[in-house]
Amino acid sequence: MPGNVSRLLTFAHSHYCEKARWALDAAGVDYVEERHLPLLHRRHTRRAGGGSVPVLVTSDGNRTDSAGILRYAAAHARARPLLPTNSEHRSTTLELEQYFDRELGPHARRWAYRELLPVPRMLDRCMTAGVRRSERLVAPFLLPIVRPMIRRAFRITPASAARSLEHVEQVFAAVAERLADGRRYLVDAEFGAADLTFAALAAPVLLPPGFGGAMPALEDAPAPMRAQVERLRTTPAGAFALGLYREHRRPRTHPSP
Ligand SMILES: N[C@@H](CCC(=O)N[C@@H](CS)C(=O)NCC(=O)O)C(=O)O
Repeated sequence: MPGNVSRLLTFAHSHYCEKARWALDAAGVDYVEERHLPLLHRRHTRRAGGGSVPVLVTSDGNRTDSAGILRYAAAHARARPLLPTNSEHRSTTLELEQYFDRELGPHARRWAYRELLPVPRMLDRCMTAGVRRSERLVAPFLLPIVRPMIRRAFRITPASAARSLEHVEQVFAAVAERLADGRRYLVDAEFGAADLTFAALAAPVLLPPGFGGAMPALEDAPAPMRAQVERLRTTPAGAFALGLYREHRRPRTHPSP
């Protein structure tokens, strides 16, 4: 691996990791992605001073969550600016980012896990995509332990998943309301951090083509999930997120170590 290039520690299927990847890609910041399996990630994230993924390890310190990584990308942007220079627009962007981190990310994740945990082969394929060989070899033994841990950690039940879907719909309604005046992007005339945060964190309920990690394709999703995803894709906020993926998601190819 090149000496000074930053390392982004991720899960292939995580939408918070996608937010970080997208921010770095959009800003034109160099990095190498290092994907890990759930549970095995901790050894690496702890060593970098963090816990969850994503973590960005850089020569001038580490960023241990997606918000920190987004700010790092904005500060080191070589391509497009991610944060508006106008201070009012900037604070609206950061407020929206926090809102999506809190109100969309956890609920989209819980609903999608509820749909996908009963089809472990599909979920396992996503989780193992691009991980190093040593981790891929232990995946058949590790992932059967990980799946019930996910169910417990996120308190996934039919009722909690249904409530989470309602939360997602509330966020989609708020986004639709913002877009109702015909604006192209959430905050100002340019694509930026609020837009990519929304689209990345909505990925588990939209299964967007162009996701930079690994998500099931819509055609492969279980029928009840497919029906909801198709419905959400046709809402104004869902169509907006898919449009952002089409027009603005340009992942570069990052070699796995
Ligand atoms: N607030 C964090 C949330 C990150 C997060 O929830 N990461 C999940 C994957 S989507 C994770 O790492 N879970 C395992 C763990 O917490 O150790 C961020 O924005 O980075």
